[in-house]
Amino acid sequence: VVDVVALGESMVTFLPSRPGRLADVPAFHRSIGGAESNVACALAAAGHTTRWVSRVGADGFGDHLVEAIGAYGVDVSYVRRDPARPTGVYFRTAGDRAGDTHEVAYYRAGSAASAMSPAGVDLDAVRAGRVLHLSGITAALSPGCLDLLRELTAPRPGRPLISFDVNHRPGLWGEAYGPEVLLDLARGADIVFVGEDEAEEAWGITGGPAAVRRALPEPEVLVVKQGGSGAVAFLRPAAGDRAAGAARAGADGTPQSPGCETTPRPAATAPALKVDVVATTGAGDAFAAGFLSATLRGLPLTARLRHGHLAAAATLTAPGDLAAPPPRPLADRLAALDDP
Ligand code: KDG
Repeated sequence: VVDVVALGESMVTFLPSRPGRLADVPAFHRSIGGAESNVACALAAAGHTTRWVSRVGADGFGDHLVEAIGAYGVDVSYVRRDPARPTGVYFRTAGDRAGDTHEVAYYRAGSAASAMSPAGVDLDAVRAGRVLHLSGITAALSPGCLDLLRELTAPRPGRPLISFDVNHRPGLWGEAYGPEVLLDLARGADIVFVGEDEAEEAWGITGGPAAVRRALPEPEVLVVKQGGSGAVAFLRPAAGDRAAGAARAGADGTPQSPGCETTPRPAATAPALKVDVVATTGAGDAFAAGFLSATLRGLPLTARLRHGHLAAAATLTAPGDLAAPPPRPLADRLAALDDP
């Protein structure tokens, strides 16, 4: 059994050779991106068995993605090649993606990955891991991709733990469906990652992590990320048999966060590390990978948040989406330290 299967679109990413408006950047450096494959690569780099399921074009960029992601040790044997549709690519400017001046130019409409659908992927291969990692990006790609996410997040006996990163990308959403869809999909997942700012942007939720939990009481584990300040995690009290693994993996006496009371209380909180940020893109994926790695290893909830922050810190200090995670023994020592 593979530890983690990740499904989603990856793109060849063009990083700017210098800061400034997209219109002024004279050259770009080729890299790779794709929220879900980023998680698979980071988990593979941290020693887990991973698989990335997707579609790419039968073109050079598709070759590059399959080779580069495969080089991390990720199983790419279920990535389909599409002779009729291209591999998606995107360009971006430097700096903080949340900043007003950050620009992203996607060239992915009609891409090979956007043709994913429940009938077009090998669902057994997708469900073959202990954890299946998905993100809201896929829901925005096409009606077929949305159907696929609905199928994968639907209740089903023996399904893997479903990890869902909301990844609200306003620039990707057309007229057909909106952020409400992301809330519905998150409701069907076991472990959900969402930024506090993202919850406000997508769903208009203000009032902090407790308000997010109130709007999203279903997932066994809800992680609300607060950017540079930290992250909090909520647990559902009555763990069902399957998903109990997600919560119980941290059976360290962590108090459960009651889901039904007016103000849900976090079961764990952890401050983020202070780093000199080079680029924020990919940091959320690294956080998810660190958290999932620690979950698979049965570490307590607070340690899972800390492993998320440690992995994110590595990516925050690199220009691209991916950075080598800290070695496991070092990360374990750091995660065990008391908060300052
Ligand atoms: O999380 C990083 C991703 O946003 C980036 O790699 C590109 O997957 C991407 C997307 O769709 O925005």
